[in-house]
Amino acid sequence: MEQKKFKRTTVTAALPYANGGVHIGHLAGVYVPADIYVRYLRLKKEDVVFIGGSDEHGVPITIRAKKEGITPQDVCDRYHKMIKDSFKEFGISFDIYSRTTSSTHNKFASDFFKKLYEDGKLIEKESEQYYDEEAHQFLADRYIMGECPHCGNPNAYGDQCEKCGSDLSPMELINPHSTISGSKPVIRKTKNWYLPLNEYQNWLKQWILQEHPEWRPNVYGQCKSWLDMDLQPRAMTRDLDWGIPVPVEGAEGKVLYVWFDAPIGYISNTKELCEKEPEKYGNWEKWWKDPETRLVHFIGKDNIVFHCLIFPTMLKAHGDYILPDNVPANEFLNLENDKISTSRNWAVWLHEYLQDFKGKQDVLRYVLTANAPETKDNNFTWKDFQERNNSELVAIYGNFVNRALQLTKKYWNGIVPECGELQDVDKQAIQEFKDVKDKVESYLNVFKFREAQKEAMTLARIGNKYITECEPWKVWKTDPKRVETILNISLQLVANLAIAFEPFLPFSSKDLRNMIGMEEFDWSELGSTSILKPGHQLGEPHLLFEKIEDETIQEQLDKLAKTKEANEAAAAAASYKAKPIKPTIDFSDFEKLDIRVGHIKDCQKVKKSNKLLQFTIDDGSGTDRTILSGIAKVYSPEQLIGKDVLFIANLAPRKMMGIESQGMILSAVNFDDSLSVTTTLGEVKPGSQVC
Ligand code: B3M
Ligand code: ZN
Repeated sequence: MEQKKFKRTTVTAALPYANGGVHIGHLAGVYVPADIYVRYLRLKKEDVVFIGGSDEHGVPITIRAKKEGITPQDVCDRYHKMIKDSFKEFGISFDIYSRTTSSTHNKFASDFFKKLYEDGKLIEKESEQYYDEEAHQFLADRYIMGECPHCGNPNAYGDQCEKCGSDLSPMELINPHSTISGSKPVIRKTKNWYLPLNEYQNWLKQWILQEHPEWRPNVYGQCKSWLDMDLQPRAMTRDLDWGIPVPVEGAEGKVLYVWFDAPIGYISNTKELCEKEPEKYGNWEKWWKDPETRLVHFIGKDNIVFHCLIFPTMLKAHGDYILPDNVPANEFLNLENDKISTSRNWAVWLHEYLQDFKGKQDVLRYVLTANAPETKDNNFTWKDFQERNNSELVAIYGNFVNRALQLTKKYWNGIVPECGELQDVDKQAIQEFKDVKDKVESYLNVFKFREAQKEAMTLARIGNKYITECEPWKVWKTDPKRVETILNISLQLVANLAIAFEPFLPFSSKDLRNMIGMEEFDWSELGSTSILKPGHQLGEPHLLFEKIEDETIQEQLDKLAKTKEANEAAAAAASYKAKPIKPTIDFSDFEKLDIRVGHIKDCQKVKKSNKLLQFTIDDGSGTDRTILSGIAKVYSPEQLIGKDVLFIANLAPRKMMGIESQGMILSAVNFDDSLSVTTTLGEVKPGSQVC
């Protein structure tokens, strides 16, 4: 199908939830590709706006706030800042990064809903929902826990069982309880407003399946499988106290569904931007309502249904708006062959990366693009990160630039020489790199970023091969004039690299441009052999990239190994069930036990035993008491000397390793068999009775 010509492009990147930091999965899946695309369009001098922001509504934010004893707004403030800073550090060049708790957004989303409501585009429906009678509120799915009907996990959520991965609805849970009050929820009727997706199904089929066959197969395929089923009306409001109030009478205690307001955030943030800088961006409406504007949403695959079916239906129902022309959604990135997970802390967080790899933002951008999960889930490993840095960025790109600049410094005092008559080897190199422009462009135009970056790297490969073949250090002795041409062509290639890599590696490109004194540049110059003019003085060369050593990588691997260990311990703890209670005894049975507090005066290892410790206990009687206990693997004598412990004083004495033990020190035995000696909270005299 012929590509439609557009006047300008509105690019959006998914609004991350402000309840955690950003990790490499986010960067690889959404923000780096979006940024590459926008930088490319800007380099081509196209009219483009890049919209981002934090998604600050939704239940997970309220859950985190409750856990920490702060307000949802506090949670948003903390993470909005953190996310915004991370994006800035990584060069994600948003024109605006705002938030869905802004007043502009609140009003905009509210008005959008009101219009749909007033135009009769929404349907009112009653449904049955769990209600917490102690907390006096309806319960979002995540606020209900109970037993999973599929695997018996006692801690399944109302929307999902994290143990077996089943999607659930709250009504399926066995013995549900509210996580707010702990009480058993009751079923109550409630009224909400629904978007009748079913009424738009045929239109969606026509629009996506017929008019957009060029969408990525993963996106098109997911849409098709939704559209092959019967779409159901979707609730656009929720019984919740965090969000934008539903602007309709009788809707007290209800807010807009987070997936209703969040995508509207793209529009309201554009409005905020245009109102702030009208000379630069003009009226916001041209970015959202002019059919000559191309709208592109960058998202991860879990957001496809919202961006391809629900949001377009909202826009269509509202009227006046353009629809996305493309939605290049990515699959997921795994970390060391395991799914990235915030709750298991299995991630490389951007703020941590920045501490460990100062100034190496471009290395991560490069590796994430090289492994971009464009067509299938992909994997990030630290070894590959090191390998790509050392053998591609350092050995190919950095090396070529350094060779070209050092040779020019050596033979021409860092001045760009004239280009003389071309030999075959020159012509061939020039032809090769002229092709690169077309290839990079053709990939970028269809969102194939990893291929595009690979092509950009080809320029450096061509350069290295060219210098190696020409051997200027040999030719210099016999034909210095010829060296001028070799250097000129090499330097033109360097300048080409600075342009070609600008969308991918903006920091290194800037560094390189400074190094060669290149102020003006433009995508259209890519492929040109006359970017740097003869006589132009280059700056002092330095290395663009540096090698990453094995130890640095090992530190990261160790960090992950620790996380894995902690997760395994936590999983074991979660699956632990206390041992069944022993048969009931009479009080008189209990009274027979004489439990006392003893002060440990001394403690020694028992010779020839790796289990036994020998204690000298002050039991308040005036005569020391000897007790043996098999806890030498858990405690060293020094840890216990001076402590007050509980012991059974009237247990029949027992001989072990030739020593008589007069009692038994009490320990709490953990589920994994680790133990902890029992002691008293306050100070008590030795010999005090425990009852
Ligand atoms: N906050 C989900 C996510 O971060 C959601 C995206 C909203 S885009 C309008 O994956
Ligand atoms: Zn389950």
